[in-house]
Amino acid sequence: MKIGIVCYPTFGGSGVVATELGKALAKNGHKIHFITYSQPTRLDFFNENLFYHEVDLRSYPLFEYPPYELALASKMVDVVKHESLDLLHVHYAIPHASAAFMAKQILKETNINIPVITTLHGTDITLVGKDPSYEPVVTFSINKSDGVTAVSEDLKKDTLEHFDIYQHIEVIPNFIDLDRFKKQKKDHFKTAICPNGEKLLTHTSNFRKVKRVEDVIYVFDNVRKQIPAKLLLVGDGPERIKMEKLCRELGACDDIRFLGKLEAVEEVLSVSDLFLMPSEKESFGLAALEAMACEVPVISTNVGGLPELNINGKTGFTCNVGDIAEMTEKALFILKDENIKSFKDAALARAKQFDITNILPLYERFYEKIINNE
Ligand code: GMT
Repeated sequence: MKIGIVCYPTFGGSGVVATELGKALAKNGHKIHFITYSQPTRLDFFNENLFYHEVDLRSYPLFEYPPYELALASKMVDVVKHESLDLLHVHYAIPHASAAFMAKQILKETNINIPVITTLHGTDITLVGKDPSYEPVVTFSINKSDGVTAVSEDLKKDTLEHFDIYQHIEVIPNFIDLDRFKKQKKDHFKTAICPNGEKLLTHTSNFRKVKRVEDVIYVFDNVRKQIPAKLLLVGDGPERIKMEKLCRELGACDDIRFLGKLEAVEEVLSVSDLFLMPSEKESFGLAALEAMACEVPVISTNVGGLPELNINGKTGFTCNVGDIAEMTEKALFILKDENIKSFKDAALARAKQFDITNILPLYERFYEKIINNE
């Protein structure tokens, strides 16, 4: 198949899923054309089946906001026509689904029918999409897509509850490449961070409010008062400065390190004992899956799609949002020498169920179904 993939090229779940999906499809022999405003972060791999088309965004003194959606739709028209694509797969509804609808209408004028699949990732529905300033366009463009997928049962439910959707939504979960995300021997790194055998807790995110990074720090602060421990924070975003301030207020700076946007996150996960994801909303929790693939148990909240991934009492624990006391208690339970191994084993076993080799065929079958209008 010749597939156009539209996504955000930056760090972040939807862009990572889109890029990894494209790379895996290319390895399987499909021709994959990425259409984005800059080279996707994880498109670091050469394959004769991978192509990249940059959206040409022209500014003009009249524009306070250059119209990205129009430039994107024009680029989609161009690529579909000149590369004879069979399908457009857009990741994250805003503004990709409505731009794809526009491209589809333009192409119809030249008798080209391009099927469009929209994958809903999370905040495009749960936060941004529900806002009245976007909701009518999101509803319309989901309904006008030829196929719609969501990354968890919970996201599907949320979409059907909050939007007037008549289109079928297929659930295809996030996936993981177990060749990359696996526990690596990084003892020197562990010794450098935890010289006295401290337990290592980790969190990775884009440091947005929805991630509740302050809860990570409060839980860690409680844990380190009970047992020797260190915390690594990977990622960056709007909450980081506040979080650094909080660490200072708690007098915890010696035990907490901010690592910023680290590419090789699997190296940090390989030496971690526990991963914390206290999000207020989380449609799937790809970062938790990456941790589990590296044999790291997870303390998460019980919202969104997280309970579909993190099995309470087995791969970690799922707690109420903001319940610092419960998260601390469960963290200390997992970190006990007699408990940690069974949690690590269960985390890896669960991650294996989301191996890309299991999930890729679900996308391929869905593509065929939509292309053949079944
Ligand atoms: O987590 C984020 O804020 C980034 C966001 C995105 O769209 O880039 O991630 C969402 O999509 C991921 C991939 O499908 C999911 O694993 C994340 O759970 C989801 N984030 C939220 O729902 C907050």
